[in-house]
Amino acid sequence: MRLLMSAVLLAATLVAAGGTGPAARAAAVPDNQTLWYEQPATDWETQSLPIGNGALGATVFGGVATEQLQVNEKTLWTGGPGSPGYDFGNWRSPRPGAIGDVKAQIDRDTRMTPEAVAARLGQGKTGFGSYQTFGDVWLDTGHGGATGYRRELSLSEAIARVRYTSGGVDYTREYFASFPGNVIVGRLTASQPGRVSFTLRTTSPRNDRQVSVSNGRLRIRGALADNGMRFEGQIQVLTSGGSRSDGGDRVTVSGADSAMFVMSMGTDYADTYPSYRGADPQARVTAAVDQAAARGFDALRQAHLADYRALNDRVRLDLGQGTPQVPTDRLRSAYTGGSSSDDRALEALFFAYGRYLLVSSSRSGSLPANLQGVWNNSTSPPWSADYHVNINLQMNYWPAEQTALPETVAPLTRYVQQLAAPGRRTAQEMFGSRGWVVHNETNPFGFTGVHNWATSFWFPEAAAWLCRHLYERYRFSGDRALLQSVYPAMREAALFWVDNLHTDPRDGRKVVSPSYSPEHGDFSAGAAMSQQIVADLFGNVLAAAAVLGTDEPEVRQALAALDRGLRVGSWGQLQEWKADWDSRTDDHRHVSHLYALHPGDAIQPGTAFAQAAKVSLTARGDGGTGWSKAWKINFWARLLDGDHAHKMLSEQLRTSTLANLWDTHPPFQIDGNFGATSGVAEMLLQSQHGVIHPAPAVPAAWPAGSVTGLRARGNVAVDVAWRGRAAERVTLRPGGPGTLRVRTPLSVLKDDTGAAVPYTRDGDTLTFTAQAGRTYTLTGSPGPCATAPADRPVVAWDPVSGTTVTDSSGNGRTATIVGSGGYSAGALLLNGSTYLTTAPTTLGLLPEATFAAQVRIAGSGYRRLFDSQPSGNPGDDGIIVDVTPSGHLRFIGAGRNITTDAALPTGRLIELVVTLGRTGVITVYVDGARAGGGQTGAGGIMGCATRPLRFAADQDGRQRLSGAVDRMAVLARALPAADVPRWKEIAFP
Ligand code: FUC
Repeated sequence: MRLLMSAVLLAATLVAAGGTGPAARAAAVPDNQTLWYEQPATDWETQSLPIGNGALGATVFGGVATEQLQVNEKTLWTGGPGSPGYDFGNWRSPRPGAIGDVKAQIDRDTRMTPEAVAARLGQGKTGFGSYQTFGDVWLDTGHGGATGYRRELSLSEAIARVRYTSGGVDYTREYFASFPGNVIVGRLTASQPGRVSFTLRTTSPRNDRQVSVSNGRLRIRGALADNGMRFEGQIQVLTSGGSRSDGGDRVTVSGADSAMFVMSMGTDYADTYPSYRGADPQARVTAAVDQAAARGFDALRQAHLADYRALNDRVRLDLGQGTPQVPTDRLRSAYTGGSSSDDRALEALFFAYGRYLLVSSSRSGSLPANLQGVWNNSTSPPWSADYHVNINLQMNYWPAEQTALPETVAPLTRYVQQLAAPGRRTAQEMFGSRGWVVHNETNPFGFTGVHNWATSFWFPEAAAWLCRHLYERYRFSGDRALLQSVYPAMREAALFWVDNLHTDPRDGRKVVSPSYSPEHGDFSAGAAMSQQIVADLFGNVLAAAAVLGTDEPEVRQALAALDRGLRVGSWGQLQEWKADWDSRTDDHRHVSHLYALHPGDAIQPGTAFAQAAKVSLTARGDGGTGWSKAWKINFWARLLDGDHAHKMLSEQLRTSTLANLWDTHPPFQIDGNFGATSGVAEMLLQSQHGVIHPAPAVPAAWPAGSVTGLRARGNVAVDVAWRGRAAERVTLRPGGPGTLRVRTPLSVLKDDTGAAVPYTRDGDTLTFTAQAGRTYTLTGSPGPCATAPADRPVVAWDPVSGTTVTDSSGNGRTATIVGSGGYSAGALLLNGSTYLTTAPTTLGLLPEATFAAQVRIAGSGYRRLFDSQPSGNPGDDGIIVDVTPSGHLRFIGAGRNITTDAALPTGRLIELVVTLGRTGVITVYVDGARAGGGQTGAGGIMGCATRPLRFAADQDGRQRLSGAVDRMAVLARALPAADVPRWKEIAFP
């Protein structure tokens, strides 16, 4: 055996080498998928460059005289079983009635301070532990006087490199973390033979390990003092030419042509409750290092590239960016958030980096990505580098499905399933109920109970939120077997809530109590996020049950009685609590009450709740920690506001991103990287409402571009090319046969044989039947979209009561009434807060048109009548009909902004009719008689963009009309003067 081993090592030594070949030199040319720098890193947090394979991580400093690689193994944690007093966060002694008492007090007083609740329900944290650095690997080269220095991380290869010239020799080092081999690999080469010399040694900030060396293999072995967790690391050094010698704790290479090392690490952690211990890592680590050493550098690199590229290359984003000529730290510090090629290059790089970081920190076989992914240089990292589950762990996985990295979700899926066992015990012991639960933060050892930090100890909704990721895995893949396997965890999380919901004495609805909107305000009953999360879980469980051919009557009943947590408050905001407590000046980083907008899907754009969410989001402002800004990118994208989403992306890049492009809370926290990548994906493709929506929120800063390989729910790969905010070409590659719905004005649908594919259109959504294995392409716009039919109204509204107005045109443009003006004599009163809005819709091309309303005009300033145009845009996109401060009718559409000479009477109901003829003539009629007019362009109104149609407010909900309105209609033809008095009979036949 011994003989065989040295033969293997000898062979490996021979293949390990290789000079600076042409391929390596070519990669030195700047490209726009590489982070690069002109100095070594001197600071871990802000400058070092991360590589990783999920289980193992390393950060590269790139020093010249001394190279430093800080290394990690993701399961190396203090705390948990073996650590003194570890209790899983469960109450150490029973507290019968404690939760009931808090509920009762909240019923009585409506609120309780976090401190008061923590005093009753909290308990000091014991043995929670924290993620540990494994230590550092040092390569002492003794080089000095380097010129031509470059340190880089190629996102297209997942390889970090360092190059410089010293003493007339060009030196190159390359590092990657191989998932197939479970090793970190490094290679050192020089432009001249015999010039590679260095000493490799390791250090650790803890005094808990022994290091030994033989045959160029360094072994690190120890056990954490805190919990006895055993760990092992091995590094094999291999050379080509020269000599290699073992020191007591180091390996020295002298005069080699090239050298490489392979490193693996492991612990005896296992993810199984309650012991969380498994086999000694020695055999696994030895095997990984032996096998890698036997394979040699080229084969390892090839296998690494094949593995990484299979994931990475699925998605490509082109924002029309060039290749920056400045290093990445300068690219970032010069970034303005404008639309220069360099700004777009940084944005595209940041998007790609989020995917890179996820692939590098989350692969099957280890724990999910923690607050720092897999990278940590400390023995006491911020927040223990743990699993915060009131937003952070979830955010880590937001980009996974949309950007086609389902493999990275496997560790999360497994982790959540494994959490159910300790979570079940916490549900029984603390709540006396079925199901499972986990609170605000957790660790690798099933900490599902509580601690006593008042503003963050209580969040039993976390299990339900985590289950959203299990169900989304199914929605994106359509994989029924997978759904079957995760269903028990989902179902049990739901049963916990079936047992724990409380009847709210205020209205008899079922609420979560005690309920706490993360890290903010007082405890109460039925905070918006609690309700929205439970509703989301119940809905997902019922949908999953239907797919699996079963039913959950208990869940169905509970959902029917559940308060959904959606309320519009006194200043038009979405309420964060069931009582209207929101402050307009509150800019807290958590925007938890918008869960239903993102990551949930209960709020549809264009609805009154979406408008209220926008009011809340606007009040919270554009600041916040790194992850908070990242969340806001997603929110604005879901509100279909690409410019504001882009504004948040630029805020994050300018103020919450470090030189190595890690997100900073501060300090470094990786969730923001993932949240931003998700946000960009949400700007380019959405599918949360059963419809594939390409280019839903493209900002003006990205005038033209494309993305390939994004994923839509329903198992569809989607490519989108856009220009001027609108999709120009959409390619759909469904994974199986079925019905696809696409929100788009594009009108030419072909399959990959070039054959036209039949579809039906309902407003802005087209529906067709996809065959397995076919690719579908949508083109046919821009240019006019379908012409709106002239034989029936485009929209016809007659509000009579309630908060929705059915569109009697038959086009389904139902309006929601925002605000509450009430009714009088059959007319809807507009009190300055009231307006009507549809869901986003496409009006179609209107070569000629009529806008008519029975309306009472009051108030002052610009006051909107009909609105289907981005604010302040006098272009030919959409339409605005409004009243100017001087009381004249204004018409913005067909390419011009025309204030007519028609002065409108105020203070009484008038019959207002505005016609647009084919030559661009605008005529304004009041009570059947011509009151004035003007001339706009002759192209007609381009109603091809998708956005809400509104009456009495603009797209931001501003410029509101006050007064009253009875009937309103839009026709796709210009009524002749003789028909004007009959407009109501025509619009409401
Ligand atoms: C949540 C946030 C904090 C921080 C922590 C790790 O508790 O409120 O801002 O991100 O997680």
